Amino acid sequence: MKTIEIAEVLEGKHEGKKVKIRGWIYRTRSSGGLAFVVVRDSSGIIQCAVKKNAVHEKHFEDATKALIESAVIVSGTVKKDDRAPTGFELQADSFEVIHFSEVFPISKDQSTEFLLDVRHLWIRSQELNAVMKIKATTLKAFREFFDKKKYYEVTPPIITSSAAEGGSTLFEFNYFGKKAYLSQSAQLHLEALIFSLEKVYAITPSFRAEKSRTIKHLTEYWHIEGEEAHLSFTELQEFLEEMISFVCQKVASTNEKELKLLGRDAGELKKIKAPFPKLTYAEALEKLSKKGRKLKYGDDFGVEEELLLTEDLDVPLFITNWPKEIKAFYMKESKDGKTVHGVDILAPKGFGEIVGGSERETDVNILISKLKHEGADLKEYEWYLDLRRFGSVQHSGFGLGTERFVRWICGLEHIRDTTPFPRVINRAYP
Ligand code: NSS
Repeated sequence: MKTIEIAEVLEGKHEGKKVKIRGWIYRTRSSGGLAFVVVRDSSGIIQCAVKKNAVHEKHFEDATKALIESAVIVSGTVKKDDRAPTGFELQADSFEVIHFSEVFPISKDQSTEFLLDVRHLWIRSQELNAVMKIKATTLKAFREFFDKKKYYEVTPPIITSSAAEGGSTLFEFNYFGKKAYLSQSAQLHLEALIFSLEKVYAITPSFRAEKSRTIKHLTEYWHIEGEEAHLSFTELQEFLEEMISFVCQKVASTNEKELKLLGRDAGELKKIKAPFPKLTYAEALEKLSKKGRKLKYGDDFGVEEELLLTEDLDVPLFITNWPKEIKAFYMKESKDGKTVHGVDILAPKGFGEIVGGSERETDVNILISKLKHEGADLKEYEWYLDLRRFGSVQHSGFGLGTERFVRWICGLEHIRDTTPFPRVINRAYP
């Protein structure tokens, strides 16, 4: 008999029929001649009733003996049973233990630090299983969207000699006697690639030496970045709202069960549809001021400001036209000479910034003067400046932090739970 997924059994198609499943013991209890063993696989959990006289003597003994996380193969008849944890029970006629687990170190109410130390085991939990499934849908949906928009997926380098986002969060290392860095963003290389392919995207790890512990920073995260030739700043914003709506709809329709397990309502996600509200930086300052938070023109927004700006919203908020002093060297200057064509997208309810994007500066002299002002080594940016010397065109692009996005979609407290093996300050294990 072929093995089938537990989820398939839970759909009710096999009621009254014989099936075979395989997985790991999730919970177990036995009394007298009966063992109730709840088994999980990647798709779900089901209770197996192992009766003394219904299975081989050794199988029954093993079923009463096997500890949580033992690997098993079970066959039996499917019965609908409202008392069982997931509404169905498998009445076993065979219960084979493939591996007897040692005592599993994880039980209830353990500290966050301990659970991070045993992360290689904790990723088996129902919660992390659900988040990882949602993340998989998310990545797939972004790829699908780019594909629909005729973007090419490209493979930019991770080892670089030029920084996109300034020096303060660079991981530096010795590259055969020369200084090199782990990439903070693929942007500069994507900008080079548009002159060949016009519309490109990349999904790569990005690295930021974030020296403090926060609920929204990782030192290694998966960066979804797009860049398009001839794209104006307004068109970039339209692209972004369409993309976010598309991905939210996909997750809502694909992962209702997982969202529910995490206490998130798929119906709320379905309501996330373009167009989204937009404020200029100056208007955002006004909104903050009305809420009693007075900032000077040129101050950046922190966690508190992000919350004040988005606490009353159900959809993301675009903030555009930032003062040039607080944004990166590559952002296109507006005609006013004060602001840049940059956009930050804040997730609602204080989940914070999920996207940074902009139209790119095309004036080689402005770029040179800004790089000099930042104290950058111009030699390392010669190649980038060449892009403004050979067929320069208007273009725009963005970066979205996959884990920030998933944290918001799943409504999670901490970003670390959006990734199986989080990398934060003081942790590169397991
Ligand atoms: O610094 S960004 O705002 N912008 C860039 O890196 C651009 N060069 C992207 C581009 O235009 N191609 O980072 C982009 C996004 C930001 O909005 C967050 O969602 C995410 O990357 N991000 C992070 N996620 C997790 N952890 C950390 N430390 C982090 N830093 C940025």
